[in-house]
This record gives sequence, structure tokens and C-alpha cells, in this order.
Amino acid sequence: MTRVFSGIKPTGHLTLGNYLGAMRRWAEVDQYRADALFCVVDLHALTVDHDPARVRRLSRQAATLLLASGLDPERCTLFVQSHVDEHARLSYLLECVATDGEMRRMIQYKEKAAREQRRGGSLRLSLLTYPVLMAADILAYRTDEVPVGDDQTQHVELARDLAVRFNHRYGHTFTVPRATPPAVAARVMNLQDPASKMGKSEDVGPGIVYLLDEPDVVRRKVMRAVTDSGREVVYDRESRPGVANLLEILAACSGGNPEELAGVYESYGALKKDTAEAVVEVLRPVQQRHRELCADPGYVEGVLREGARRAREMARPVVDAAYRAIGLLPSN
Ligand code: AQP
Repeated sequence: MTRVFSGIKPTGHLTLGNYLGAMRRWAEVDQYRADALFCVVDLHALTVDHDPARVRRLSRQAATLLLASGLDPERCTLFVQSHVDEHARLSYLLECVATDGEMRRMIQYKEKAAREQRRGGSLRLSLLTYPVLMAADILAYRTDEVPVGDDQTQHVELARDLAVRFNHRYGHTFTVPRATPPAVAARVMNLQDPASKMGKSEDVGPGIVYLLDEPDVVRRKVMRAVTDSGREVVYDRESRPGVANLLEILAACSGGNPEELAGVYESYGALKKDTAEAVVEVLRPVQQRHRELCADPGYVEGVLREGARRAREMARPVVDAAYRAIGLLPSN
């Protein structure tokens, strides 16, 4: 059976981008067709300036929202990265296979490093090595497919390269994974700045729809989305990025196709109104289930405990094999 692994970072409140680009597909498709593992990758949240209490709170919230979005612990394994030591163990071995040049070429590193510097903070070494830890997350489970949004495909490419290199040098140990981006909404853009991704740790709140935003807040954000000059509704990502973003969000929420939807609207106002309502409807059941789960925190904790136990069982033999292959003495 195909093994699928994907994760979400507790660096901020989860967004519509996280949902349409990743979470929804995990819940609606991946957990049914594959042996799927989903992870709250909390170690990755420590790569930038962080508040410990906030990371803990956001980790719990991310796990709860993943369940609220439809992950079923009977069908998939849901766990927290730091509960399974194998991720950090394997990451060190992969650092011994990766190169400094590879790390510095990562687009997300360049963007995040620039942002941290603008904020006046110092850069953590872990921000540079983050893609190696992500490769360890993936390779520890002999993952075949990694369903991620567009922004993460370069990191999955690195995981592939490291798997191939390790296997070539030390003998076949890892499955070589591949990224599987979604057909629509692979990159939901910020409503106030359609040149930038709708990212949960960005500063521009009004352009970001959070999964737990109240319906009126969602409506206000969508109605205030920046649109492009011109009046006609056309789908063109290059020259009309604001309108294209709205059309893609509407398509992802209502099941249509952005080009066809463009032909249906005569004004930006009507497009925004329908997009806002479509987003509100998509978020409604998730928010309802989230409220129910918040009333039962013991359930969420139990799911995570059992998920970590299962994940550990899967990862340990793979990571032990990597330790032996690379030349370390077995401990027993
Ligand atoms: N805007 C987006 N459009 C489509 N997919 C997206 N994803 C994130 N933002 C968008 C996908 O969500 C999954 C989990 O993302 P992540 O938590 O690993 O963080 P990220 O990709 O770095 O996204 P963020 O939200 O922008 O976090 P920060 O701001 O902390 O870096 C991934 O599959 C991702 O592709």
C-alpha cells in the first residue's frame, strides 16, 4: 500500500491556504487511499524566534483542527513530531549526507532568513538545516508520496536527493519519495498582497483567512481583498493575480474551475461575495467539529499518544537500519 506522510508547522493559526493546499486533501482523499501519517511538526516551529507557551498551544490547536477537518484516527496516524525521537536521530545522519550549498539554495530559507533579518533577530542554525529535518520526517517512514502545497516541493526534492545519495553510498535503506501537489489551490495567495503566499506566520493579518475566523471576519477579509486594475473578470495569474487568487479560492471551495468561473462574473464585487460565502460554507463544519473537540481535550491527547506509539513502531526499524548502514556500532 502507498505510504503517505505530511506535516503542518505550529508557527501560527492555521489558514485557508493550509486547508485548501493540504489538510482537506489529507482528510478527503489520502487517508482513504493510502497508509497515511500526518504530523504536527513542532520541532520545525523552533527554527525562528518563538514563545514556548505559544508553540505548545498552537501544537494542540493544530492537532485539534486536523481532527476537525476530518482526519480519522482509525484510518490514519496522527501524531506530534517531538514525541517520536527517530526524527531527530535520523536528521543528524542526513546532515552528514547533505551539503551546505544545498541548504543555502533553498528558496524558503532565503525568504525566511531575509524576514528574520528585517525583524532584527539573529538567524538560528536550525533555520538553515530545517529541510534536513523535514527529509528525516519523510524518509523515516519509507514514504512514497508527500501531499504538500507548491511551496514545499523544493524541500521534497531535497529529501529525494538525500535518499538517493544515502542509498547509493551506504546501501538501499530509504524509499525515494515524491511530492504530490493538489490540482487546485496549490498556492493560495495573501488577499492583501497576491504576490505573496497566504502564510500563517506572515504579519499581514487582514490578507489571511484563518480557519477559526468568524463568518463575518471571513466576509470582511474577502470583500476587502485587493483586486487588479480593469473591471473584467478574467483568469490570468500573471497580469491579474488578485482576481486569479479569488477565482482559485472559489474554485477550490465550490468544486468549479477558475477559467470557467471567470466567465460567470461581470463584476469583482459579485465574485468577492460568492467567494466569501463559499469560504464560510467550507469552514463551517470544521469550526463546528473544532468546538466539539475542544470540549473533550482528553480525546485529542489520547489520539496523539496512540499516534506516536504507532509512528515510533514504524520509524524505529528504518532509522536503526540507517544507523547500521552508515557505520555506527549497534547498541545491542
Ligand atoms: N498558501 C498556501 N497555499 C497552499 N498550500 C499551503 N500550505 C501552506 N500555505 C499554503 C501547505 O500547508 C501545509 C503545511 O504547511 P506548513 O505548516 O509546513 O508551513 P508552510 O508551508 O511554511 O506554510 P505557512 O503557513 O506559510 O507557514 P509559515 O508561515 O510558518 O512558513 C504544506 O503542505 C504547505 O504546502
